[in-house]
Amino acid sequence: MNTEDIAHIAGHLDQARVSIQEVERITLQHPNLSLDDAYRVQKQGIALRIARSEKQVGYKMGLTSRAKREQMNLTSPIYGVLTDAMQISDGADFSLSRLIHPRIEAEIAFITKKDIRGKITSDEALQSVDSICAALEILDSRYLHFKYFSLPDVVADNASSSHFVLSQTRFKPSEVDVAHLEMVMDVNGVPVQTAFSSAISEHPLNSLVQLSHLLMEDDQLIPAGSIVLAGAATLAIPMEPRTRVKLKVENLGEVTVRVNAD
Ligand code: OOG
Ligand code: MG
Repeated sequence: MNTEDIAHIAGHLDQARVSIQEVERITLQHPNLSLDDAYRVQKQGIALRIARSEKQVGYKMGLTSRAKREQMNLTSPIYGVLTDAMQISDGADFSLSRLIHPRIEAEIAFITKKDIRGKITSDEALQSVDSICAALEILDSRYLHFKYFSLPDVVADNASSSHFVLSQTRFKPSEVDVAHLEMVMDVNGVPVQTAFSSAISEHPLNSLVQLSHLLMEDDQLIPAGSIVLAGAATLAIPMEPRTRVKLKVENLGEVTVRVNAD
């Protein structure tokens, strides 16, 4: 696809997000959009945000758990880019007023301390991790009814990313083994989703490995100091006003977001 079309689609999706207007999935008009093209659209969309002074702070992996792939009826993991404007602090109040149809899901995040590039092993990935924490991701697909039917659609839409919250409590990799930790997400104290961290790519560190491999195909790396969301362990649930959503991860503490009335 030519650069002009890529820029046009990126502008269209960016406009949908900023104006809070859901749009038809783009493969309706562009049925031949390849996965590579979709990543070019994603990159162009992030460039638009960076031009408005946002800063790239990391990446998110998506569709790394079977539950999520089945929920969205898609087959392979993808990535999106995180910017500083997407971060909410642990425990903060959050308004849904600028979002279309937000959902929230339970994640684990890594903060890296070395550049990660190419075909790394999970041991190498672990050595590049500075700290680990519990995280909540808020998704908001720009597509009508939060429905898309192909990987290129969701990749172009920056993997449905909207916001994320990292737990204030951080752990060193030597302090906790993230292979099989119980994760419970509750709304107003009522558990709504429970899973084990092993649901994330079989082992959350595999998400880092996969991200590095995916970026390699585009000659990119994960810069030191990046935040990497490893992908949801549970299904994403719709967010409701006047609720408090909390995720507790065994041995990793908790992370909370308070949803405002408006
Ligand atoms: C795509 C993003 C999936 C995850 O953690 O699996 C994702 C979507 O569900 O719209 O972020
Ligand atoms: Mg996610």
